[in-house]
Amino acid sequence: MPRLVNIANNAGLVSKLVNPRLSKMPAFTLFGARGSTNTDRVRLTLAEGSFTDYEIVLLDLQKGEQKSDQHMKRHPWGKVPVIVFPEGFTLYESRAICKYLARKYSFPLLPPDSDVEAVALFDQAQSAEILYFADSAGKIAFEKFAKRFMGLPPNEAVVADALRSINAFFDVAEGLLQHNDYMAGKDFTLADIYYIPLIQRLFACGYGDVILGRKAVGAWWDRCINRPGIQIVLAADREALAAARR
Ligand SMILES: N[C@@H](CCC(=O)N[C@@H](CS)C(=O)NCC(=O)O)C(=O)O
Repeated sequence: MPRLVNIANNAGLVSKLVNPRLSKMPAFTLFGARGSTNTDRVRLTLAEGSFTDYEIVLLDLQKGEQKSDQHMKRHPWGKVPVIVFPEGFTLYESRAICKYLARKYSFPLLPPDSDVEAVALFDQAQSAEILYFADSAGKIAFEKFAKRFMGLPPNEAVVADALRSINAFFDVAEGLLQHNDYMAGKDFTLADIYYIPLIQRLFACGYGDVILGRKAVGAWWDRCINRPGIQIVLAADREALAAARR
């Protein structure tokens, strides 16, 4: 697993995770943040692709390092994640990054371009996740998780409304997953990975029943999180959390 070192940049002191096995320059740098679900989407994709030839620079979002002049050049909205290649190619938006990395390094996480129906079903699953799930799950994560660290109380009306949407979403997903093992069909793809970080937040906020209370959705979740690549990231995060508490 990468080792954590601190480096100074003009945004202040940032943490850099260095893979001790890398003797040469890493293929790219992932600018992310600890506890960032959007960064985790990319980390999970890399782990599922068994790709370790990269470094992570962790920005401190509480300190506003993502709005530094230097980072605004990488991401015009001042957010993470961003990937930057030594030759300058830069990409933001977590799902675009996951898709690009899967294509560039041939991770088996996308349907083949030659199967146009499978590609269309992948696109459909991707849109459903972004448009019917991520917004409501993100609201719960912000109100019940992020606000804890800001010392702010959650807006329970926003949470109740988002929870209604999430339940309605998984009622439909329950029906779909009775016929398909994964969100885009019979194979595990990026469309499944996209859900994992925000569902983990739902569990962390005490809403795991939304998943486990539905048989087919619960079985899908088990299939996803028991994959070896996903387990590596979850174990690393558990370790980092335990180390931070010591
Ligand atoms: N749609 C973007 C969302 C990026 C995003 O909102 N990132 C959060 C961290 S999870 C962030 O940078 N927040 C700090 C800010 O908005 O200032 C993606 O998928 O990458």
